Amino acid sequence: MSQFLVKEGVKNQIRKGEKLITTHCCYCGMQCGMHIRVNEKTNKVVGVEPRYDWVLTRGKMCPKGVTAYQTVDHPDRIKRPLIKKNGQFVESSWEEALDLIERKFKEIQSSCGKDAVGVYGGVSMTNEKCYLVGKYARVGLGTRYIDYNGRYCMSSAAGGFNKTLGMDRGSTLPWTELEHSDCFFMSGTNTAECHPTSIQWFWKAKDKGAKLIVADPRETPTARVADVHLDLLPGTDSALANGIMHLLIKHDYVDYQYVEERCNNFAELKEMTAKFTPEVTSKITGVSVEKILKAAHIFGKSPRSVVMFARGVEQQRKGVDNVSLYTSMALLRGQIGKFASGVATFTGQGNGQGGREHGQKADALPGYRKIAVPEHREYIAGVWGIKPEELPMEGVSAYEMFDLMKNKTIRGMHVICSNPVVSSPNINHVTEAMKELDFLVVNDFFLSETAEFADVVLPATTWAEDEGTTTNIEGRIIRIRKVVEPLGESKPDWEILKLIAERMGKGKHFQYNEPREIFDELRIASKGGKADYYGVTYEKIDELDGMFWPVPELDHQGTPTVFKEKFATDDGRANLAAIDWEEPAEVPSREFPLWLTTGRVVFHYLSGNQTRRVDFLMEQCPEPYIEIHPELGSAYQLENNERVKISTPRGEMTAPVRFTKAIRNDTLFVPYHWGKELSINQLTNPALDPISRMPEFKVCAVKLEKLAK
Ligand SMILES: Nc1nc2c(c(=O)[nH]1)N[C@H]1C(S)=C(S)[C@@H](COP(=O)(O)OP(=O)(O)OC[C@H]3O[C@@H](n4cnc5c(=O)[nH]c(N)nc54)[C@H](O)[C@@H]3O)O[C@H]1N2
Ligand SMILES: Nc1nc2c(c(=O)[nH]1)N[C@H]1C(S)=C(S)[C@@H](COP(=O)(O)OP(=O)(O)OC[C@H]3O[C@@H](n4cnc5c(=O)[nH]c(N)nc54)[C@H](O)[C@@H]3O)O[C@H]1N2
Ligand code: SF4
Ligand SMILES: [Mo]
Repeated sequence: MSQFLVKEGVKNQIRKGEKLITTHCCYCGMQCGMHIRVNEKTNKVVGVEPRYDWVLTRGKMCPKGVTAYQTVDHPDRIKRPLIKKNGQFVESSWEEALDLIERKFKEIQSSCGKDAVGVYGGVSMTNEKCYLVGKYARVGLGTRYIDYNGRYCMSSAAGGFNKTLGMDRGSTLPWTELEHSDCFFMSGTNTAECHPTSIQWFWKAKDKGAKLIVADPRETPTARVADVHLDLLPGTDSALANGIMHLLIKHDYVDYQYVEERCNNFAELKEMTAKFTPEVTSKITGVSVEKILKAAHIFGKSPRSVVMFARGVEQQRKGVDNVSLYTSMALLRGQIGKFASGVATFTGQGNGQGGREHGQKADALPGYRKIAVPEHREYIAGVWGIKPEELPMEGVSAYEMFDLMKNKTIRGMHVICSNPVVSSPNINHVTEAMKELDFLVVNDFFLSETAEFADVVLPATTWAEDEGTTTNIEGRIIRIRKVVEPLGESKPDWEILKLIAERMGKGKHFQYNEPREIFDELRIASKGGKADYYGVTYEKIDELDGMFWPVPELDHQGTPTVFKEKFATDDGRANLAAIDWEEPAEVPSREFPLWLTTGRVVFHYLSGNQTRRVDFLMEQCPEPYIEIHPELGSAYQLENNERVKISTPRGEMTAPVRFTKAIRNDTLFVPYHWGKELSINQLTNPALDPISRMPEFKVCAVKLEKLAK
C-alpha cells in the first residue's frame, strides 16, 4: 500500500494508534485535498482531517467531503457478487457470477451481434478506470455501444469549447490565479453549494475589489453575494450573452487587437448581436434593462475577468450554443490565455474532466481522439494490439441507448459507476427500457435503483480502496491513494473489467497487475492527442502538486494556462459565435403554465445513492421539495410546506412546497437526488442538444395542483 508521507506541519493532526493517508475527496470536481485517518490495528477508516497544504483547497471541505469516509465501511456495502434468482438477490462467488456473465454476454452476442451488449460508464472513477471502460467496450466486448454519465454533465461544455477554442479543457487557467481577477461573470452555476470550497478564491478576489455577476433564475447562495444578480428566465442564456456582447461592442469594450489577431467571425457576431438591444434582451430574459447595463459595464471595464458557467446553461437543448456565446464574451474582451483571466466551466464529478478525455464517449478514443477519424483509429488500434477494422464505429449517446434497449437493439448492458434510473431525464421511459433487457450487469458498492434491475451486481470498491489519478476542475492531474484494502470480496472496477475481458477471450489485451500499468498505457494512448498525458508520471504529480495537461514530453512541466499563443483549432484562431436565441424545447402553455428547473443542494450528491446513506446529510435534507415564490404560492392558495402535485406531459410527483423569495415567481425548482416516486426526473424533458446530445434537464413546462385535503 502506498502511504503518502504527510508533510511536517501536518504531524499534529495524527492521533496515537492512527495513520493518515493523503488523498482527495471522492465527490465533486474540486477534488479537495484530505487525509484519511486509519486505525493502525484494525486497518479501518475512522475519520478525516483537512489537508491545509493542498494548493487548491487549502484545508477546506464541504459537508459531503467531511462525511465521505463514512461510506467506506458502511453496513450497506455490497461485499460479494449478487445474482438475481427468482426475483431475489442471492450472494454468490465471483466464479459463479463471472460464469453467468460470460454465458449471457456470449449468448446475446452470438445470436444478435456484438453490438447487442452495451456499456454505460461514469466518471466518479479514476482516469485508469475510465480509460479501461472504453477499451473494455471496444476490445473486451467489441461493441460500438458505449457512452457514459458525463453525457448528462459535461458534453455541452465540451461541444461549445471545441467549437470556439478547438479543445475542451474545462478551465483555461489555474484557479490559484483567481484571487487576482477583477471580475467573475458566472451563469448557471451555484458554486457556493456545488463547489463550496471554490468560494475562498472568489472571496479573496472580492476582498481586493473584484466584482461578481451571477445569472441564475434563483437567488442562490452564490447569487446572494453578487454585485449584480441577473435573474433570468430559464432557457434564455443565448439572449443574455448576445445582449451583453451587444453592449460590449456599443460601449467600445472590445479588445480589437486580440480579436483581430486571434479570432474569426467578428463581423458575423456583430451583425447577430445588433438586434439584442438592452430592451430586446430584457424582454426575452425577464432581466431589467438596468441590471443588464450594470453587468455589461462592470464586465466590460474589468482588466482581468473570468467567464464561468455550469449545468444551468449547459443542460439545455441549446447548451452548446450557450457555451459558445458565453465563451465569445471572454474572447471579445481578449481574456483567454492570459493571467488570472479566461473561461471555465465548473466540472461536475470528481473526474468529470479526465473521464471525458479517454474514450468513454460514443464518438471518442483516448486523448480526445475521434473514433471516426482513420488515423486516430489506426493509432489506438496499434496501442491496443488490434487491427483498425476490429475497432467498432461510433455508437449513440447515453439517453439514446435507452431507446435502443426499448426496441431490443441492445439486449445486454453493463452499467459501471452510474445510476441512470435516477439521473436520466424522463425516467419512466428509462425504466421501461431497462425492463426490456435480457441481461443487466451493474458494478456498484451500494445497491442503487439501477442495480435493483440487474441480473448480476458486482461489488466494486470505493475510491479509498484503490489508487490512481483524477483530473480536477482546473485540468490538474492528481493522485488518489489507496487507504485501506477492499472490503469483503469487493474488487476495483479495472480488475472486474479485466476478469470479464478474459472470459470473453480478450485477456491478452488486459494484462494489468496494478493501476500504474494502466496509466502507463493511457500515457501512450493519449500521446499526440489534444489531452496529452504522455509526460505525466505518478512521481511528477507528487513533486509538482499535480500536473496540468497537455504534457507532451517526459521533461515537460505541464500547461497551467492554455491558449497563451494560439487556440487548438485548425487555423489556431478562436471562432466567435454568431448564434441567435431560440426558445427551449418546451415552453409554458395553458395546461402547463409554469417553468420547472432542477439541480442540486449542498448536502447531496447526484443520484443520492451515496449521500442518502449518510445520517448527517439525511438529517439536513431528507427529501425533495419544490422551491416556489410566496406570491405564486398564495396565488395557488398554498401554505408553506404543503404537499402539492406537479406534472408534465411525461410524469408527475408530489412533494412539499418550500416558500422562498429567492426564486422567480414563474419558476419552480426541485433538487434531483432521489429515486422512484421521489424523482423529479419523472417529469424532466429528454429533448437533446443536436450537437452534444445533452438533455434539457434545466427547462420544461409544469403544472402545479393543490391536493384535496
Ligand atoms: N452539493 C453538490 N455538489 C455537486 C454535485 C451535487 O450533486 N451536489 N454534483 C456535481 C456535479 S456532477 C455537477 S454537474 C455540478 C453542478 O453544478 P451546478 O451547475 O452549479 O449545479 P445545478 O444546481 O445543477 O445548477 C446550477 C444553477 O443553474 C440554475 N439554472 C437553472 N436553469 C437555468 C437557466 O436556464 N440559465 C441559467 N443561467 N441558470 C439556470 C439553477 O437555478 C442552479 O442554481 O455540481 C457538482 N457538485
Ligand atoms: N433532473 C436532473 N437530472 C440530472 C442532473 C440535473 O441537474 N438535473 N444532472 C446530471 C448530471 S450533471 C450528472 S453528472 C448525472 C449523474 O448521474 P449518475 O451517474 O447516475 O450519478 P451518481 O449518483 O454519481 O451515480 C454513480 C453510481 O456509481 C456508484 N459509484 C461511485 N463511485 C464508483 C466507482 O468508483 N465504481 C463503481 N462501480 N461505482 C461507483 C455510486 O454508488 C452510484 O450508485 O445526473 C444527471 N441528472
Ligand atoms: S467541495 Fe467537492 S471535493 Fe470538496 S469536499 Fe465538497 S464534495 Fe468533496
Ligand atoms: Mo454532473
